[in-house]
Amino acid sequence: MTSRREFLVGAGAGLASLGAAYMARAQERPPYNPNAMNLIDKIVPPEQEPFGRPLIVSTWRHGLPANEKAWDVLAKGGRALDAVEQGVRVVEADPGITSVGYGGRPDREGHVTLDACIMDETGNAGSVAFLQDIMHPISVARGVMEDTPHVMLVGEGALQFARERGLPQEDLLTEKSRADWQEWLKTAQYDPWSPPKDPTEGQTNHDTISMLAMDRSGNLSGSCTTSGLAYKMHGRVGDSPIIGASLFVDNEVGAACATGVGEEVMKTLGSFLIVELMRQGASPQEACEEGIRRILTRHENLDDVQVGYLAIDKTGRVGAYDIQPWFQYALTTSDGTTRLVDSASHLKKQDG
Ligand code: SD4
Repeated sequence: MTSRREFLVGAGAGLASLGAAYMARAQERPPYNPNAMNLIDKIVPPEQEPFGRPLIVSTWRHGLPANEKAWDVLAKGGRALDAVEQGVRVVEADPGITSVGYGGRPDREGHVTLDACIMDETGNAGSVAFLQDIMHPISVARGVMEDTPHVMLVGEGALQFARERGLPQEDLLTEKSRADWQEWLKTAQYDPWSPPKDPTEGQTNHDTISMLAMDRSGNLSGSCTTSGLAYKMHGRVGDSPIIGASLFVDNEVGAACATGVGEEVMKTLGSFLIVELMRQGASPQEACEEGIRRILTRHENLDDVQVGYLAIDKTGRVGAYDIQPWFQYALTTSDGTTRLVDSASHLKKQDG
């Protein structure tokens, strides 16, 4: 007959063999200590299983076609950096998406101004801000990273750099985005922070695309590209070209990215914060929740605040958290399946 002690030892051995690699990795870092981090309340999420690799996550419903494109790169054994660039280019070129690239909503003076950044597995980064008339700011950001000694180019200089690389200059306003802007001009109410409508109630194509990927070799990269907040002040730049705010990648630890009101993400340097929390032992989910809590400490009224974070760690775990109850992200796992996932959120649907 098996004694209780033998049973426990046997069960322990089974668990150990199932999760040996995972446990070994977890033991490399000290346990996450929420008390050391000034949390509003303690986060106790279920321990997540890693998805393995390749792995792709990106923000919102428009992440679905972007992930498919990125998967084409990773399925062939390609590099995460190429995947995150190719993936978001799909959204930049889509005139139906009103918050990124071509067809993006203009600023209040009618200019489409674009922000983007990219970061690779070596910690290299490139970005562009306040770029106009170029369909693919993400590729200009990659050019800045790879072919200049700098990290960021803005405005006229970024445009000049893009033109020198042979990229065509084109009008990014579509008939629809021009008409919407002209409609907005009738009241010209300055309210760029209002969260987008609940996508499950009809509006599905909105918001920045940020993407994170891990390739077959386990290398991480990320990208982010946007036309920013609709009808913003001319010259306003958000979090999307700011390394550490909209995006941060540390190939030893994980990667994080953001969507939503850039001012809030910038003031808390959200993506860098999340990666550093993961370095200290937080899971991607715990780290995203703490990133949001840092923002919430500054606000009593949450009506006008929407920020969503996405993170992956080196073991292939995924975390997502946002303020309003409708952030969704596209997830592509190692079998090539892509699905849309509802993120956990601070406000719940019944809260109104
Ligand atoms: C910004 N983060 O410019 C961007 C806006 C956005 O989803 O649409 N985010 O602040």
